[in-house]
Amino acid sequence: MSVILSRRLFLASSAAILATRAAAADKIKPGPTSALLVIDVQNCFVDGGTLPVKGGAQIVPVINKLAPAFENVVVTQDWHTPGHTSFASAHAGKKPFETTQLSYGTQVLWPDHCVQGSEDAALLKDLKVPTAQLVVRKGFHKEVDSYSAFEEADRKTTTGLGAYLKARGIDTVFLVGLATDFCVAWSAVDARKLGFTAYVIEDATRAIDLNGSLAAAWKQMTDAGVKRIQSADIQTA
Ligand code: VGL
Ligand code: ZN
Repeated sequence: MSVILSRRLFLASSAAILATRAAAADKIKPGPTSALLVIDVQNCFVDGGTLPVKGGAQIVPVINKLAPAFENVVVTQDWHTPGHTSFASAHAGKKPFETTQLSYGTQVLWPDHCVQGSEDAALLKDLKVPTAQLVVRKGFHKEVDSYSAFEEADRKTTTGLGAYLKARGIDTVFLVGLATDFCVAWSAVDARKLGFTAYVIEDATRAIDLNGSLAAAWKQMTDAGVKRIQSADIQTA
C-alpha cells in the first residue's frame, strides 16, 4: 500500500471513530436521578383490547430496548372499577367518545376498558421491564378518572407517584407508553408541574387522536416545558 493511501485510510478511520464518539457523546445517558415511566402498556390499549390505540403494540420492542438503560423504572396501569364513571356505559344515553360534564369538568366517555383484575387490564406479555421497581395503578376511584400517573382528574387526589420519586431523589422522568395524547401527555405535564424535568420519547408512544387531541397535547406539553425526543437520542447498550 502506498504511503499516501495508507495515510488517507488512517485519516478516514480516525474521522469515523471521532464521528462515532461525537454521536455517542450527544446521546442522553440516563443517570441515577432519572426514571423511565412506562405508561399503560396494557392489553386494553392494543389490537384485541377494549380501547385499541393504532399501532400500540409497536412500541413494545422500543421500550424493551430502552428499559435496560435506566436504573429506575416505574410502570403504570389504568385500573378501573366495573361501571367506572369514565365509561359511556355508566351514563344513560351516552356513547363512547362522546363527552359529559362531571363534578370536576368535562370527561371523555370511553368504552368499558382496563377493568381491575381482567386480562384486558394486564400488561402486554411481550413487555420486558423486569427491573421495574414500582407499579402505579390509577383510575381506581369509581367516580374520578385519572389519565395522569401523578394526580387524578379532580386535580386534588394524588396517586403518590410524585412523592415516591422525590423520596428516592429522582428529578427527571422519561415517558413512554399509551396513549400519547391522554395518559402520557397528562403525566408529562403534571411531572413538570411537580418540578421534574420531563422528556417524552415520541417513537415509544402511540396516540388515540380524538378530534385533534394529539396536536393539542403536544402544544400543552411543549408549553409546559416537556422535551420531545426519539428513542435514538438515548444511549442504549
Ligand atoms: C387512557 C383513555 C382512557 C390512556 C386511559 O391510557 O391514555 N386513555 N383511559
Ligand atoms: Zn381509562
